Amino acid sequence: EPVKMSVNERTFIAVKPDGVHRGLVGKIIARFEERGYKLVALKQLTASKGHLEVHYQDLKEKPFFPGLIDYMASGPIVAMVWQGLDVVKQGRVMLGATNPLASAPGTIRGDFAIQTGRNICHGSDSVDSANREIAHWFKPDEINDYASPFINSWV
Ligand code: RTP
Repeated sequence: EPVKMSVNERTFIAVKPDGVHRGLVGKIIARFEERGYKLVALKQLTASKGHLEVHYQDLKEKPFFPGLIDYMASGPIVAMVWQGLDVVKQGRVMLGATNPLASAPGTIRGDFAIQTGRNICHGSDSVDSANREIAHWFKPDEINDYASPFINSWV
């Protein structure tokens, strides 16, 4: 059976506090824009620990969970929703492996990071996670659907 891919698929991508502090927001946004994805939501916020504990609820038994929550709460995050064909899977490919030392050059982590605990970006790992995470980080009226003259005709 063919894989179902929607041009309206959405994913949650975040620049983590280390990525913001290091001034990498523009570079990360540019990669998604240049690939042909459409930015439909964007905001900067410092997330509460409670908000982050829900975001990372599947990891709460992991030994690194408290450190992960402290890291993610340590400064502003740039939260985004990107839309386009196969964006959940391709977004993960563009981010690179969780451990930057295993990330291929050409990926965001493979080009800009060396530590798992400071891996500068987050991307949803499935369509179901994306839907849950988008609803957790954005109100419906913060997401903008709009026609792009480029996307879906040239890309
Ligand atoms: P993300 O959710 O941030 O995109 O990362 P991921 O799916 O690639 O990795 P996941 O296993 O879900 O872990 C979430 C984040 O936790 C931190 N981590 N630290 N010290 C460690 O062993 C360890 N393992 C994971 C990373 O910041 C990872 O992105």
